[in-house]
Amino acid sequence: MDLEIRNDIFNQAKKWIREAGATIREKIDDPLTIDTKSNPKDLVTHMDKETEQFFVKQIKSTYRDHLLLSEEGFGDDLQSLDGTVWIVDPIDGTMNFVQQKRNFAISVGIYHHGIGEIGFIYNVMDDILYSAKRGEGAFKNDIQLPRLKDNVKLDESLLGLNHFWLCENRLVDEKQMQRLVREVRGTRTYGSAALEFAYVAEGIMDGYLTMSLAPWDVAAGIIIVNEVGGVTSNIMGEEVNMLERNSILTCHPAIKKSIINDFLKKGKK
Ligand code: 2AM
Ligand code: CA
Repeated sequence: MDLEIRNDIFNQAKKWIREAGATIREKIDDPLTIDTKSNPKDLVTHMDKETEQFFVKQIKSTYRDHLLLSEEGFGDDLQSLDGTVWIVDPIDGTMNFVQQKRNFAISVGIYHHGIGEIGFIYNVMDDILYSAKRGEGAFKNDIQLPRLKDNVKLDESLLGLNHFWLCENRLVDEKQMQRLVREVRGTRTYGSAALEFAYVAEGIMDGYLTMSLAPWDVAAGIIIVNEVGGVTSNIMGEEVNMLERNSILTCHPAIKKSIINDFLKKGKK
C-alpha cells in the first residue's frame, strides 16, 4: 500500500474512532436497548449498531472502493480480502459495556489485499488509543510501545484466559489446560479480546488464549501485537483465517511453542 495513502487513511480512521468514542462517552448513562444474538449471553445494544453505522457511513462516503467487514451486519458480505478492507468491531466487550460501562473498545483493522496495514484499539472510557502501522511500530496514545522484552519464561508469564476452554473442550484437553493454568504465574480475564491483545502488545500480559473469536475481534490486535514482536496463530500454531472464526493464541514468541506443544496439542488425538 502506498505510504502516503496509508497515512491519509490512518489519520482519517483515527479521527472517526475518537469521534465515535466521544459519542459513546456522552451517551454512556442513556437507557440501553439490549438484544441477544447467537445465544442469550451474546449481547448487542443500539450503541453497537449506531457506532457501526457511523463507520459504514464515513468509510463508504470517503473511500468508495473500500470494503467493510463488521460485527453487526451493516458492512459487506465478503468472500475474500481483495482490495482495502476495514474490519470493524464497534464495541468489543459488549457485556462489559452493558454491565460495567467500562472495559470495552472500538477495534479497527485495515487490510490491503489480505495484509494488515493499520490497527486501532480504542479503550473508550479510559481514552487510550493503541495504534500501529505495519513496519512503523505500535503506539499507546502518542508514546511508542517498546518491543517485547528479550525473553520470558512460561512459569513467570501472565496469561489472558477465559472460561470458554471449559465449554469448548472439544478443542483442548481439560487436564492439560489445568496443567497450563498451574504452570503460569497467573491468569487474567478482561472480557474484551481487543483489549487483551492491546495488553499483550503493551507487555503487561505475556499472552492471551481463547477458543473462538471472529475476525473483527482480532484484526487490529494482530497488527498491533506484531509491531512489538509478538506472534498470533490459532491454538494449533496455524495462521489465522481473517474470513472465519478462529481459536487464538497471541503471545510473546518465547512461550508460543511450549504452550502449543506441551499443553494445547497434548492429550488431543
Ligand atoms: P464482543 O464483546 O464483541 O462480542 C469476551 O471474552 C470476548 O470474546 C469479547 O471480545 C467478545 O467480543 C468475544 N467474543 C467473540 N465471540 C463471542 C461469543 N460467541 N460469546 C462471547 N464472547 C465472544
Ligand atoms: Ca462487538
